[in-house]
Amino acid sequence: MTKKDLVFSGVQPTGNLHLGNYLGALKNFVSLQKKKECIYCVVDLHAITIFQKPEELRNNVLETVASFIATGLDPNKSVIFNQSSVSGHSELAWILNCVSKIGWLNRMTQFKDKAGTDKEKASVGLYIYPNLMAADILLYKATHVPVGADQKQHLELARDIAQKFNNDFKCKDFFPIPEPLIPKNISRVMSLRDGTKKMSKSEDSDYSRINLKDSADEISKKIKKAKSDSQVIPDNLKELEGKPEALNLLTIYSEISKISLEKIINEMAGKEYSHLKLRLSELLISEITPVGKEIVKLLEDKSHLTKILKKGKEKASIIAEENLKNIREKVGLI
Ligand code: AQP
Repeated sequence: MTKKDLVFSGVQPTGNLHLGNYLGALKNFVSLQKKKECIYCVVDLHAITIFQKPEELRNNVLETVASFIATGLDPNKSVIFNQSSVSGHSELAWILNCVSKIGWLNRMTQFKDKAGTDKEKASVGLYIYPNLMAADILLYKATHVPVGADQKQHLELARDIAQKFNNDFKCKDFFPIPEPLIPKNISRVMSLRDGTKKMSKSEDSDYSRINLKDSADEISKKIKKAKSDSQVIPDNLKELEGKPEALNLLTIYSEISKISLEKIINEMAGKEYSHLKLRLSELLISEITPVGKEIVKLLEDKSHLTKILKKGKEKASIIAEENLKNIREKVGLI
């Protein structure tokens, strides 16, 4: 990365943040903040693509900001704000709706997953969500986007849209082509109940995920109940093929302990999964519960969180307005 680099990413305020958000995105946000100019956005306009109760949405926005701060984001270093407070996101999204192609959107697997079997009933917003995500990134001319692997396809679409805009309006290099920054070891944390599905806020069973606000007791119970394997831990990675739940637990353990999967397997081969679960619980409790306590503490002073958003909105608006002025000009809007 170079000095001109700008990092942008967003998190939806759709409920409690969980271990997947933490390992797939937030930890990366914090380490990037030390090196780069970063903009982190609570993407409330994305959240409403699926109906949200207004009071819950307001609370979830503040809780997401609290989670950002509790994991180590510093509002004096990173720009932290909510998407709907900078109207340029919606304006650019409309322009990009007119650049993006229906065929591209039809390939998006997240829409298929979230819309379920009755696609006719899904909101139009859910369908064009990836165009809004492209607008979020391109509004700031961001060069790098830290995300979990589940967002890779949307990011590829953002790259295609940036390229097409640059071609259509004959302005080579106007939008940088944003690079995804996806964690190498654990790009997708899977559900504790079904290792073929990603850990998610909107999954019905709370036992499928570790929430950042979970107590030590809840973490222990969830890990104890997590699906693993009836056989003992094997002595090689190949034998974990077809055992996604066991692999998920081992990978989470590896990520938090910073010990390679190979070394863990060498050490634990022949042991029951209950042995891994006990050690994993201990590690998770010591890493996650201080974050949860800090979130609860921060939520006691909502006006402080609102001030962080206001200050972030002011900074983000300056960049957004300047870029939008140039974008309108390129498109021919007076
Ligand atoms: N399971 C995951 N593993 C790794 N990374 C993940 N992320 C989400 N789940 C995992 C990453 O967290 C960031 C914020 O995601 P989001 O909340 O904006 O949206 P999402 O990906 O749709 O997350 P959820 O939990 O599944 O939310 P709902 O249920 O509301 O849709 C992103 O960088 C994402 O990659």
